[in-house]
Amino acid sequence: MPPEAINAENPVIYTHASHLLYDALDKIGLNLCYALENRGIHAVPVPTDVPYLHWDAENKHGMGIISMRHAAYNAGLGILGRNTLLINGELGNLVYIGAILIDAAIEPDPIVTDFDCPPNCTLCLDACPIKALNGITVNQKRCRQYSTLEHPRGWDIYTCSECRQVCPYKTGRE
Ligand code: B12
Ligand code: SF4
Ligand code: SF4
Repeated sequence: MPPEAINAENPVIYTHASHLLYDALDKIGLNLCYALENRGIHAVPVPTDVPYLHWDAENKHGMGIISMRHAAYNAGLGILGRNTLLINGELGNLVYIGAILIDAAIEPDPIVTDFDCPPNCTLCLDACPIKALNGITVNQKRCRQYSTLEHPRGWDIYTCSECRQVCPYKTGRE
């Protein structure tokens, strides 16, 4: 995510940049699937955002086919912050994640252990306007109600990303 997009006052900019990134990653995933199939490895793309099947309507809790931030952590792409997001050493928490599923075993990069959230940091937890974070998971119902504006024309506009903004690792390690 270009850092200025998250700083923009008008939430349409951040929403638009997010959509473009999801689309770009989905296309990279699709092309990777074609390239792997040509090498005899079966591969399918996984949506970077929507749709997903799992939906608990009462709690407004959704789940993707895989949790990409957990997969990225296991793939050695970064650490999981207390805001639940993946923090990549170079790109910070502004990094977006793509994934494909394949039927071949591959060697993962080592899990990142050379940095972590500072022991007493609670900036993201304190900054969340509706206290949706507990340091391990996010209360999706709360987050969705606050961070998604359902526009009368049917669009979803993302109106909050405070837990990303305040993090000292927003754009990577200093
Ligand atoms: C649903 C969803 C949301 C939900 C939930 C977010 C979340 N943290 O999981 C809501 C609407 C709240 C949301 C908000 C945002 N999202 Co979102 N979202 C997703 C999506 C589509 C699925 C994530 C998911 O399945 N979560 C459900 C589960 C896995 O999470 P959980 O409940 O916390 O899991 C815990 C427990 O359930 C338990 N658990 C999980 N599995 C299992 C299994 C067993 C057997 C057991 C016992 C327990 C267990 O352990 C987990 C850890 O405690 C992913 C894309 C993807 N497919 O991964 C993007 C994704 C996580 N979102 C992303 C982004 C950018 C955002 C926002 C910043 C957007 C914004 N408003 O600006 C906010 C950030 C809010 C936040 N702090 O999380 C990015 C994150 C990038 C990064 N750097 O980490 C992702 C990866 C999209 C992408 N492709 O890049 N999102
Ligand atoms: S996106 Fe906003 S509402 Fe959702 S967890 Fe982060 S700070 Fe809280
Ligand atoms: S704000 Fe602090 S606690 Fe939250 S993810 Fe960033 S470093 Fe970790």
